[in-house]
Amino acid sequence: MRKLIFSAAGILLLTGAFLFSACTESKADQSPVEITVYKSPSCGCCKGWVKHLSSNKFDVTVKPMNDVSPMKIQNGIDRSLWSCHTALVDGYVIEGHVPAADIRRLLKERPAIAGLSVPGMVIGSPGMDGPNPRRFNTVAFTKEGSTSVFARH
Ligand SMILES: [Cu+2]
Repeated sequence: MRKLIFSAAGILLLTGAFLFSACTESKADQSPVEITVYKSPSCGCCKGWVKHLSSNKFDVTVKPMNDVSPMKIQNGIDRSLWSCHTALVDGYVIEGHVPAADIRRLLKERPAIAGLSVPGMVIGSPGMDGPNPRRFNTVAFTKEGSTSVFARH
C-alpha cells in the first residue's frame, strides 16, 4: 500500500515536471526575434510574410527598397534561390517565404550555413495564400553555394 502511494506521488511529480518543462519550452519558442526585412514597397506577398512573422512574435524592421537584388548579391544568395524579399536575422540570411518555425529552429540549432530560402513564390508558403497550396522545401545554403533540404512542408 505504502509503495502504491509513493509511486502515485512519483507519477504526479513527473507529470508536474513534464508540464512545467513543456510550458517553459513553449515560452522560449515564442521569445521575440529581431529580424530586418528588405522588400519592395509594392510587394503584397512580402507584406503577408511580415504579418506571418509578427504574429509569431518576431520583432520586424522593414527596409523598403524598389530593387532588392543588390541585397541578394551582397549576401551571396545564388540566383536559383531568389524570391521576392530578403531578410537578415542574427547572422543568417533568409530569402523568401520561409516559415517562422524554421527560422526559430535555425537560431536554436545554429548550423554552419549562410541561411535559408524558399526559392520562388510557392502558393501555400506563409504570406502566399491562394487556391491549390503546394508542398515546398525550405533549403539551407552555404556561402560556398551548396544546398540541402532544411525542412519539408
Ligand atoms: Cu513573395
